[in-house]
Amino acid sequence: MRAAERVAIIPAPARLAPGEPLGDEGYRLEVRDGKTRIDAETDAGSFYAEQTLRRLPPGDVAIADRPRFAWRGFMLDVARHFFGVEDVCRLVDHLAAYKLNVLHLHLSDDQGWRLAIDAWPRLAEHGGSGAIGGAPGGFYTHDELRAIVRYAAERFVTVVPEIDTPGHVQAAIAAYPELGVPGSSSDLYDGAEVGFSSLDVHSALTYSFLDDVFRELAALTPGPYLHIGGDEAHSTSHDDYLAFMERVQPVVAAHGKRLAGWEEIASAPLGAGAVVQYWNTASPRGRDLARAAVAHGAQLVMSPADRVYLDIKYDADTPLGQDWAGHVEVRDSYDWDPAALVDGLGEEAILGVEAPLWTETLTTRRDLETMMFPRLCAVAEVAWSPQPARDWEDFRARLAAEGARWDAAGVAYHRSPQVALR
Ligand code: TNX
Repeated sequence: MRAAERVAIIPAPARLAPGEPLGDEGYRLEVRDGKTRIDAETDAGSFYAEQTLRRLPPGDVAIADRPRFAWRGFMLDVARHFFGVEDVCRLVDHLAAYKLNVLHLHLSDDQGWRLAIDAWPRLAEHGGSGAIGGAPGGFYTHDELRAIVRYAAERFVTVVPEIDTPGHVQAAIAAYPELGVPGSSSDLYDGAEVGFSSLDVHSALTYSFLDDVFRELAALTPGPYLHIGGDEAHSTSHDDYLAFMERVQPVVAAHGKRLAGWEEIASAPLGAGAVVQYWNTASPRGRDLARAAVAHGAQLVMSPADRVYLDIKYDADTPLGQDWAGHVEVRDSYDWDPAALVDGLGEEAILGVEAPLWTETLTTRRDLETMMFPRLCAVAEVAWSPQPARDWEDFRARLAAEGARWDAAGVAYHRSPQVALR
């Protein structure tokens, strides 16, 4: 029988000691003389066994496997450019294939508000009518978001919805100018700058607005988290940011959700159980904020831009994407340890890993897939496999087999010179 660690699947199965618990997501899989046996304590575990089985070459094998991290995520920015239900479900299929379990939807930004809110209808109707560079707008109805949530849940993927606050709100202000700081522009915005818009953090209306939005969002998304963004609020003063954080957290809690936000939220006191998403590797401040988050009792989701930002160009010749975080080739996405990124933090501080896909430069599903693959596979393995079981050369060899699958399924991908994909 082949040893589990040599099985050609992505992510690589870990070796569990005999009798080690499988936990919420683990499984045992045995193929012997053409007969398959799956053991798992949960439906998720069985599902992951099936995903592994699909990628096994013929022959006998025995695997016992479970993930290193509970949050194995991917974020799609549907605000800068909008992507409909069909595109999102196709991406959910990709997440499931690689045993990722979180779909973070960035539902609002300066360029677009992408969810119908019954109490504030102009948010989607007007605020969702455009996108970057005059591209078509769009938004999800409640039924459409429910359809995404259901499709994802059937594949053990939890939707984490994000409404970005207190900055990145020009689309909301264009719809309801009274939400902005006095003197805000009430125009729709179709550029790609960040950091120029802010909610009026001192107005009671802002919090009744967020209460309405979070109520509808909480009813549509059964997952435990509500992501309030919090990033790059460059036109909100620090004092105003702190005032906002103090008032917004009880609103999130009132709807039974745990707070999630980008690393900047850790510049404010955080209630118990928050999740803080580390991202900005271009500034040393990011690491300080990550440490502050843990000191507040939060857990971290690691999204280091120079490793897992899927909108960053692979190399200088990549036609799509941005380069503010340098270039990110497949090996960069693979060769790092989430627990070693920030000094002084241990494994228990880290809830997981997430790869964001920002869409300033991406307009089609092919664009999305080209930026996702092969890097998403590297991120999936970082999130799933224990550090000692990971090896670039081994991964690279296993990854090569995926090219044929992507070709057969019509999935676009970057032909990385680092991987012999064909
Ligand atoms: C930074 S990452 C942003 C986004 C941009 C992205 C582009 C983060 C929390 N904010 O607004 O889309 O860079 O790479």
